[in-house]
Amino acid sequence: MQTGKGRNVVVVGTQWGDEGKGKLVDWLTESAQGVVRFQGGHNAGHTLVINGVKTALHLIPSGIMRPGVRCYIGNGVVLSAAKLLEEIAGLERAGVEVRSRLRVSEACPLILPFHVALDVAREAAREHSGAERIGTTGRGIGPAYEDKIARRALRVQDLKNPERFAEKLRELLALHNHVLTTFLGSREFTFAQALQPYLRDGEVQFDAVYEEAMRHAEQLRPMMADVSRELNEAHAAGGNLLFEGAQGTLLDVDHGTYPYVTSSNCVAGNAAAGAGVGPGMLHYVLGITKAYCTRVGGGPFPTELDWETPGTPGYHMSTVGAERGVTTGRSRRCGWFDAALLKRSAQVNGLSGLCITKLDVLDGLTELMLCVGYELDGERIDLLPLGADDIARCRPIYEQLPGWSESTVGVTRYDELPVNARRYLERIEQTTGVPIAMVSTSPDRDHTILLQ
Ligand code: 2SA
Ligand code: MG
Repeated sequence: MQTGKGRNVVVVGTQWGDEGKGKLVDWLTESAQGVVRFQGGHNAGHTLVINGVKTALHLIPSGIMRPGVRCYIGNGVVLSAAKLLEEIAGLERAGVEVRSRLRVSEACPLILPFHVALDVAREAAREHSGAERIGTTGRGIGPAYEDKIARRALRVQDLKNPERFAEKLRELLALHNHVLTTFLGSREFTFAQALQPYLRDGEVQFDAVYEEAMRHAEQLRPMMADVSRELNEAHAAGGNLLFEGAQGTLLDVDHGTYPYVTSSNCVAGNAAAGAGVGPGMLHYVLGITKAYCTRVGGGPFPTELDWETPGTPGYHMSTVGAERGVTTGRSRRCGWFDAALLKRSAQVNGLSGLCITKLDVLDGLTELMLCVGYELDGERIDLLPLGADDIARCRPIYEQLPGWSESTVGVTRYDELPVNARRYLERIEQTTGVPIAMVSTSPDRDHTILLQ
């Protein structure tokens, strides 16, 4: 994949998140001057391993680990100032300079403590009513986007005007406390310990939220920026920009397994709207794709395996792949690679190339199954249908391929991969219709095969 001067790359997850985007963004940052987050919030969890040291990032773009690279949080991100400042402090303790290199869009909607309360309450309400939980990360993401779309959100720029902030906060609290007290009044329910300082008589208190926000405002102020303008200027000056997607295509609010999705658009097109640049500034879309499939939270997953019984391929993926959420520590569900799902992903993102990650996790499995389509209501289809209900009725059609016993950990040349691993990759290319540009063979930055 070419990364010449002024060439901007969008990195997106093509499955349900956790495909290993953080490592690849960090790797690609070598030839970038700026890295941009454009959607989601601190529900993301990107793990980087650099010289054997593990760092987990939730909100700050992965480019922060490269000295000199500028990092941007675009308007499409919902921002918890508390979590951002916590993350900055953690990085600073590890000797990473952040404040002079991070720019935060003034147009970002804020995540405030009552959004977390609402997120937790909504999930509990679903369960009470007998519906399956969405399995949210409980970070207030959905309720913060609801306020944005309803045109009542408090944004980063409101932190600059305390009177205006107070006025809007009072209105917002009146609305949300009404929902919360109605909910609390009718059911037995306890909020997480972390929310207790803001609560009195089941209501979120104005003073506690306001005073904390004003403390955060002071610290955020030097990082507040017109990110759209800065990105356009950086591009005009010939800089390479990297747009770092969070979550994955099947969690996209429009194109995913709705309603078991997150509340933002995770697809490549949103890199433009969520950062404030034109679509013409997005030159290459790299789809990060795990060599098998995982998902956390509820919702349909056609190729899901039993991943809890020792000795099964699903258990192998779960344990060898260390499939646990970076943000919440939840176990991820595991299953076979799904080419019909990936085809959908290729279409809605306009993928230029794939980066296959965690190929090494499949080392030692004697046979591999690859889903090439489904049977849905008696018909054979080769593209993932829209929405959870139809997807839940899909019965996968598999093709069987031989596995390999050799280790692929740390391989950096394509021709050094076992022949069956190469066959598996070639089959992925043929069935998804997208060329493979890169293969990652361990979490380490240097263990990467470049093909194009
Ligand atoms: P939310 O909190 O409203 O965004 O949850 C809605 C759905 O989106 C899923 N989701 C994720 N899936 C995978 N990885 C995510 N980030 C963390 C990570 C997750 C973790 O990278 O490891 O640590 O658990 C992420 N964020 C949101 C979520 O599971 C719901 O299905
Ligand atoms: Mg993750």
